[in-house]
Amino acid sequence: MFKTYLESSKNNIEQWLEEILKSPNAEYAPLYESMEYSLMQGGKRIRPILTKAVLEMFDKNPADYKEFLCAMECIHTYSLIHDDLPAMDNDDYRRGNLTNHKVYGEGMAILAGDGLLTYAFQLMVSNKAASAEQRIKAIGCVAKTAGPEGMVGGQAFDLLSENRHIPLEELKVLHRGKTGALFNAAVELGLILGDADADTYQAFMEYANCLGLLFQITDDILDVTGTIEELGKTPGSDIRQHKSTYVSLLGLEGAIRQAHMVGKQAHDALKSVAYDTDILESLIDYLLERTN
Ligand code: GRG
Repeated sequence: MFKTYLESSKNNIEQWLEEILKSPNAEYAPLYESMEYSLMQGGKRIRPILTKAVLEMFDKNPADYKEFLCAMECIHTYSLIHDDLPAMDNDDYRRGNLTNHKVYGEGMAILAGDGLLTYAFQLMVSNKAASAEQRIKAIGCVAKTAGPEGMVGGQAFDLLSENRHIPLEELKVLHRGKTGALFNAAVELGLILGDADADTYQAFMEYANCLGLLFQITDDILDVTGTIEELGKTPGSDIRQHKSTYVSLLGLEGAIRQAHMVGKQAHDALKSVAYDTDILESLIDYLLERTN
């Protein structure tokens, strides 16, 4: 059952994450504590689960590639720590706990994010299962998607778009970077490490684009409804006015329709794939129906 798959994958990933952070000396221990505070604070682990599922589709053992899976989560966690800072979203809570800077101070939170980002690359380089060529491709892919051409670019555009309504096309550009880029990286890592052929590669990149977009649309919907069960019933009266979202631009019903359309596109993208895509298709439906 897919729910069991998600739970066991999350457990695997958290076990691997537990193993990776070790302070080299007592002096740096507070930095590691701050990194670990956010890294081990739960979360869906959806990006490494995605990479894991693609690897398994190619009959690869994900444990052999745990450095790549952990790297994805380190980069995601860094982005959340920095996004919560007073200079960005200025949030006091994340996942029901105090944000990193509220516990360790702004300076240490910045460094915890920097540490997680750079450590992700150290981890990927140290992997033993991938060939040198695969590692170069994989690391290049993560650098490109997490950096100024991807997530950082999207976040910068978001920063500049505060307090103004942006049209749908610009919103798509924003989220293709801010949210979509790491989803693309998660899928592409699996393709690179699984030696995908060109057709499979192309089909899965379309799938990844849809997944990132779907994730963001449902994120915007959940922001308004609180839970996906309420979809279609809540009027969406509390849409945040200060920034454009899929709900503010399309209306709640329109955003729900769009989410289903994108979900179908993701399923369609996998139709021609010559591998067992059951888990990856279930992931689409999971994102469509998620409540957190
Ligand atoms: C600071 C460079 C930089 C980037 C920040 C990820 C991000 C970009 C901002 C987070 C703000 C946000 C709510 C973005 C929308 C979608 C998103 C990435 C949500 C959080 O991801 P989940 O739901 O988080 O996978 P969990 O808690 O499950 O890990």
